[in-house]
Amino acid sequence: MQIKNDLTKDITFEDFKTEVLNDYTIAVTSRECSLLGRREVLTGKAKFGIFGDGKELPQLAWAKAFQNGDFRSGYYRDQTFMMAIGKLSIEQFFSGLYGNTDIKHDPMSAGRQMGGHFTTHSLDENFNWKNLTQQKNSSSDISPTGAQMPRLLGLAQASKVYRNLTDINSEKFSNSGNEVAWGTIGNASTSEGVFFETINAAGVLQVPMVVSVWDDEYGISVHAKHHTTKENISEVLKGFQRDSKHKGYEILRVKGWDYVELINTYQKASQLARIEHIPVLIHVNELTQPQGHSTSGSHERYKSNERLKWEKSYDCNMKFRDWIISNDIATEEEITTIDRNIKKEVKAAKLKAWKDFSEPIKEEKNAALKLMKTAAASASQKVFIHKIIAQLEIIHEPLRKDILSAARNILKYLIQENTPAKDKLIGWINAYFEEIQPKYSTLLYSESEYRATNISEVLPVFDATSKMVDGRVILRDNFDKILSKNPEVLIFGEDTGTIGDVNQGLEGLQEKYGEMRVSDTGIREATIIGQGIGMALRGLRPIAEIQYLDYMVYALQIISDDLSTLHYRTFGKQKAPLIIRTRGHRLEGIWHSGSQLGGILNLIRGVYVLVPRNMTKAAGFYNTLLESDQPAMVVECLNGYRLKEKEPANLGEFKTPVGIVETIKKGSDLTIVSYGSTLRIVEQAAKSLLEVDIDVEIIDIQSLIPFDLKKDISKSVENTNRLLIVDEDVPGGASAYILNEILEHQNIYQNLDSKPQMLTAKEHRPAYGTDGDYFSKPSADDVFEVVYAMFHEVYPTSYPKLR
Ligand SMILES: Cc1ncc(C[n+]2csc(CCOP(=O)(O)OP(=O)(O)O)c2C)c(N)n1
Ligand SMILES: [Mg+2]
Repeated sequence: MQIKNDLTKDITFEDFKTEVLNDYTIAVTSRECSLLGRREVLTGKAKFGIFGDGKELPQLAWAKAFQNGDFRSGYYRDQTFMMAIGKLSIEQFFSGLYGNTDIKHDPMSAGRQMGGHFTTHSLDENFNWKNLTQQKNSSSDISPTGAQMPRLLGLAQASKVYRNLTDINSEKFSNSGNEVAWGTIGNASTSEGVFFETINAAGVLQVPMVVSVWDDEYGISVHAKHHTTKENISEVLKGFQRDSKHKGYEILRVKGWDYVELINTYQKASQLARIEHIPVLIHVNELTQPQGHSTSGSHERYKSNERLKWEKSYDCNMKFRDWIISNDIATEEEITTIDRNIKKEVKAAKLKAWKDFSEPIKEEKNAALKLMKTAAASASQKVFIHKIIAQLEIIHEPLRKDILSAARNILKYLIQENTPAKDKLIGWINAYFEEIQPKYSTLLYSESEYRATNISEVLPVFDATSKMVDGRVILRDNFDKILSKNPEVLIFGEDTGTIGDVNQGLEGLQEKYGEMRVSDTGIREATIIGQGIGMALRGLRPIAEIQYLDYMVYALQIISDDLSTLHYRTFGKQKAPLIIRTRGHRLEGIWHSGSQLGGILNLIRGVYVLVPRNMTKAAGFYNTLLESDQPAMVVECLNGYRLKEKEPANLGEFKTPVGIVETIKKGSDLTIVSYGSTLRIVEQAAKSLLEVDIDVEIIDIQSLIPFDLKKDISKSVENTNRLLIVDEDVPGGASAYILNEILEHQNIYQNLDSKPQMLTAKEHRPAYGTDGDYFSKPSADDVFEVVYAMFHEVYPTSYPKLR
């Protein structure tokens, strides 16, 4: 079941008929999947269903225009398209609905995502790139409405980059930039900020992007009158239409049930985007939702009878059927035979998918039951155990939770036993966890041979000619080396191009490497990240700059929802090794001094978070990351660009390792851990503390995710027996994360002679000016006093109360 997309001109009637009926078959198959899919949820076999019924026809027209190398970035309505490009079979559709954890059965996510979230595989089993130009590609869907848009921009921009930069090895990614990035979005989701941000950015960048709006007038229960000005998105976007004087969009409108016009429209859009490299918006209206929004409710509750009647008569599949018959392409009889056969085929495939999903679990249940029964036989509390066994036995369609939960509950009744049968049951539980848990928990971070934790440190080399320079010069000269060595690296952000970033870490590099590689963007943090994700998905190595850490919040949703879940949600079948560059910590005022790392750390698991204390360390992180396939964020110290550092001779080569802490001062009395700019305050305090005979050890964490993989902090606490965490985030922010890492994973509590302490900023954002900083963030005086107080508590005579 797959569309033909070589539309030959001199087509015979028979060929034409075959093609039309093939399209019809796909449309009706997809519909039947939606209908049966809903039933599977309502009968409890699947948990949730959201389907593509009512949107079949435009997706067939789109699939005909979609070529090898092209990319989709869409949403949960696109099952017909996925079927039409040959990337979703009926069985796979149902396997996804059931949550089959075998990637062979559910190639979309191995059961990690709910059905209706589609993807294709860009990576082979060793996480190496497949040749994306020889296959049809879909980036992986996410649920937040509109969040597919930022990455769409990057997917389209990659074509522009490949067309213009010919020294990149593009063999696996592009054929002269001829690929189109196709987006889909629901009418209601166009209200999201990221939609407008993306539309504007693509108009500015003039990239080959075609956005289809599937307009069914509703967003769940909410009518277009509450969503869209004039209830018409293409009307509202008219100002983006290109004209003889201005570049812009081509905006097309088409009715979602008009087969012929749909095909013409998609062919036109494809040509425009592919050849002219311009963005196109297709507003597909008059679409319907035959079964309502999802399995969570019924649309009869909020649609008028009139609307429901209209939806019935404008159902695109019905209209297609009528068109075929009234144009004498096939008889009603022929079509009815097709309909009947499809019903049988879908039903059979559904049953097969259910068998594939449920049989292995049934076998697991039987194996476990055997062990449970043996363990019960000799147990003194066998009555209770038999009850649990009986409850499990009657579950004919068990889930793994049912089996494992029963086994774990039985163990509670075997606490006092000491039998080989009990040991066997314990062995089974442990082995089951070992086998099953990875199905749900692997691949949050890269597990390939290129993972960043595999890359060893290369120390900076200094020689007789090494000079002391401003920190930003080290960054700049290192970026120069990076850009000259790696033609696929692109750096972009606000003020990144012409002036070489606000702190001149890229000074002169646009002039040297051109506007395509070092570029300015609009003020639009979410789509800066989207550009990065999309381009990284197509083999480029983007470095996306967010001007200040404080403005990361605008980008955080996309990093959190898209980038950080990508590798996990595709079961390692896609990667976007994007590097996010930003600067933060300690400057001035509420929005230029932030260190809201607690929020970041908790929201972007899946992305490494690196916090170098100086520019040499930062440059070393960039060098490490470019050899790896792990997305990461690097936070440079805002107040470090003008501080002097010795410039290494091996620029572009030295590497800061990830997950490795560094002891920057040895000491025996207490361990202080911190990171970034705050370390300078800690170092200052350490000098004062020496004056009162307290010799602290200072550890630079430098890599928050991953965290101290060699557990060096615990080794330090073994010697000092005291721990202070200094952090400029709010109380309970990054400091809580750090303490959790140390307590949970390094088991230090037995070695502590004092309560572990945390010194953080105040709960409010830092006030402006030097005094604002002093009264908001930890100061050297605060560090001194906290450490002193810890010693006063233990040795009140030697350390009398300070104040
Ligand atoms: C950011 C976000 N807010 C809310 C939701 C819940 N939600 C899921 S679909 C949907 C309606 C989307 O309507 P539309 O864009 O018109 O697409 P349709 O389902 O009608 O095809 C909503 C509100 C969500 N998934 N993401
Ligand atoms: Mg809608």
